[in-house]
Parts: sequence; structure tokens; C-alpha cells
Amino acid sequence: MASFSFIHTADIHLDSPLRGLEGMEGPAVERIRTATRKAFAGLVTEALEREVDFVVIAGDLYDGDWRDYRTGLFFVAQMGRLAGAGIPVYVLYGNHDAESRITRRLTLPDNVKVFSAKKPETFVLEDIGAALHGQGYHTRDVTENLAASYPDPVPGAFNIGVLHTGMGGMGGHENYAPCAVAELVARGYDYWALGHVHQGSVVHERPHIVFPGNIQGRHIRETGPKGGYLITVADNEITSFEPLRTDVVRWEILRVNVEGCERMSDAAERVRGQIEEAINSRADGRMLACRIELGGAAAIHESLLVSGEHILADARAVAHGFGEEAAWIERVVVSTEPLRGEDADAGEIPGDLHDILGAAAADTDLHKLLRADLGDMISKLPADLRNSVDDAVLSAALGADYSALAEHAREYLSALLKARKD
Ligand SMILES: [Mn+2]
Repeated sequence: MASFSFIHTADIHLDSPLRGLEGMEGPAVERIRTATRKAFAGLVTEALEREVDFVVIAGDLYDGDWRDYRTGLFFVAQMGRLAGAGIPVYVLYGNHDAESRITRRLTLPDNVKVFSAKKPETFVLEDIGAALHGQGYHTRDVTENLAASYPDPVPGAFNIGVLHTGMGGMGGHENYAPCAVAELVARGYDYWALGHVHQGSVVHERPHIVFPGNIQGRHIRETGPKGGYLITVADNEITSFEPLRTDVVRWEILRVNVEGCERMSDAAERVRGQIEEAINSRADGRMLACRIELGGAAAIHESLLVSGEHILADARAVAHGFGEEAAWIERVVVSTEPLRGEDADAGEIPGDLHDILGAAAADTDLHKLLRADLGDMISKLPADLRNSVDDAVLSAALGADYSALAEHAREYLSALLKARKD
């Protein structure tokens, strides 16, 4: 019986710069900084231990042009580990590592084969009866349907299509090299090793059409377990399809309801409980990188609004209580509400100011002023930055919702005045 196994991975984004860690230090931050490398080395270790027949990397091995040669040398060193065991690696470049974007080059070990970016290329592995078809990206913006010109399957072989694609525009990813599921199914291959969409998903089975997702979450929008797949094939049938978890840092959003909390220390205690629960039930021994979202109606709403720096520092202090590299807090988002039936402004804001602020939300002249001051600046922000805002106040500003913005300002001012009085 002809049997073999391979690993399918994609979107490694080696040495991807991690936003928001500037000026931060400590073992947890260092762990995050080196996470893409550690995850990739872990994947190579899996390939060696499982004695796979080959490894497929379906695009975005790199995050863009290397800052220096260390990124390339790290990759080559990992490939050298596989070369030592006689394991070949098939690499296809995607939008992030398109030929035109990577200006530095290094000699790759013989076991690494790179798909052509000019036309579809096929590698046939005679000894195990597998054929791999693929075409890499020459430039970043590949808008044509690459899959349409992939060749017919090699008769009698287990055929694998390797493709970096946005398919039909999934999950907020740029729709590069678009194609349809039905079209891939009709191609007659046995497995489509896709890349580009960072949230892993099995799009179709028999034939398998698979986005493995990235091997390591890089920020709070890449939450949950990450890794590749180990596929075993016998007589041209997939006999096992197993997820490999390679992430060394696991991103999570922890929603903490602070309803009923009378003091800030009550909220801290609830945060502690949520972190503990996440470490025990969802981190699988990885370091947890989390965002805390405080919600619910509570008497401490105003105190939370005006003491952002303290809340973040205290959440980090709580996390340190679980050990140096157990959990790290990315941010604390305050989405709480004042207790119902209570006029948040009552007695806090002097009469005139109260009236002015109350009317601000509906003041069209004020909106015009805000638009003049903010609109131009906002329109100059890069699209990915604009799309990644998760703060209510910033969202209102970006969405030109000036009445919501005025409302946030009124609430904040009221909380500040109240805090001063207390
Ligand atoms: Mn990509």
C-alpha cells in the first residue's frame, strides 16, 4: 500500500513586526517578539518527529522585504534541519513575499523547491506518487485567477494544488488571485493547499480545500489556536487529517462583566478570575496574550473611564501573579455603562456647562468644526489602521459620527469632574 504524509502550512510571516510592543520589556514581551520564529521552528520539529515525506508552504513565508539577512538565515537554518533528514519543502510565494517585494536573496538548500511565479509549475514525487502544482506571486497585487491555468491532474498520482488566494474575499483579506470553490473542486485534484486567510478553515472535503491559517497569531485580531495540518495519504485517499498546534503565544479576548462591582478592587478580582480560567482551560500551556474588555452597568463606570493607565497597569500586575510568562495584557477596553436610573451628570457638571454639553451631540455647527479639524487627518490614515480600530471613541471619530463623539466627550468630562470631587 502506497502511503505517505505531509505538512501543509501557510502565512508564517516570519519576523512580522509586532505593533504595540514598542518600549516594552520583560520575558513575556520577548516571547511575543520571537513568536513567529519559535512557532516555525516548532513546525519543523513536528515534521522531523512525525517523519513526514514533505512540507508545503502556501505563501507569505515572509512578512515583506527583510530588514536584514537574519530573517533569511533563520529560514535557511530551519530548512537545513529538514535537509538533514531528507525532507523536501515546496514553497510558494504570496502577496507578502512576492518576487518583486523581496529584494534580498540567499542560496537555499537543495531540499527547498520554489514554485515559479511566471507560470504554473508541477513537481512530481515519483517515489511516493504525489504531484504538486502551483504558481507563486510575481507582484503583490495578483488580481487574475491563477488557478484557472493550473494543469490537469497527473493520472494515478495524489494531486495537490498549492495556491495563495483570497478565494472570494474571505474574512477581510484582500481578494488576490480570486477563484471559486466549485472551480477548485472541478479541477480534479485531491487536495488544495491554500494560503492567505489567517483564520484557518476547511472549505471543502473530498477533495479537501484547506486554509490552515497562520502558525502564530500576531495580534489581538488573530485569536485562538494556530498551526498547520498533518495529512496522511494511503492509496490516494486521505486517511488522517490532523491539526498541528504550533503557536507559542495564544491571543484571547477576555470579556469581564463588572456588574455589581462597588470598588475597583472588585473588578480586579473578576479580571483575575477570568485570566486564571483562560490559562487553565484555553491556553494549552502557551503564554496567553489577552485583551480585557470590561462590560456591564456598574457603579465604578466613571472611575473606570478616567483611570485607564491605572487599570492597565493593575491588570498587568494581576497577570504577573500567575508567573512571568503565563499571561500578558495587551490592553484594557472599558465598555461599561453607568447604573441605570442614575443621571451620571447630576450635580457633577455646573448648570451652564451641563446644557452646552447636553446640546453638543445635536449641534451641527460643532460637527462642522470637528469635521474640519479631524476629517482631513483621518482620511490620511492608512486603510489597515482605520479598519483595525476597536475603541468606541476612535470608531466614532473615524466613522465621522460626531454626535456620538460629543456624547463620549460629555460622559468623560462628567466622570472626570466627579472623580475630582471624590
Ligand atoms: Mn497573503
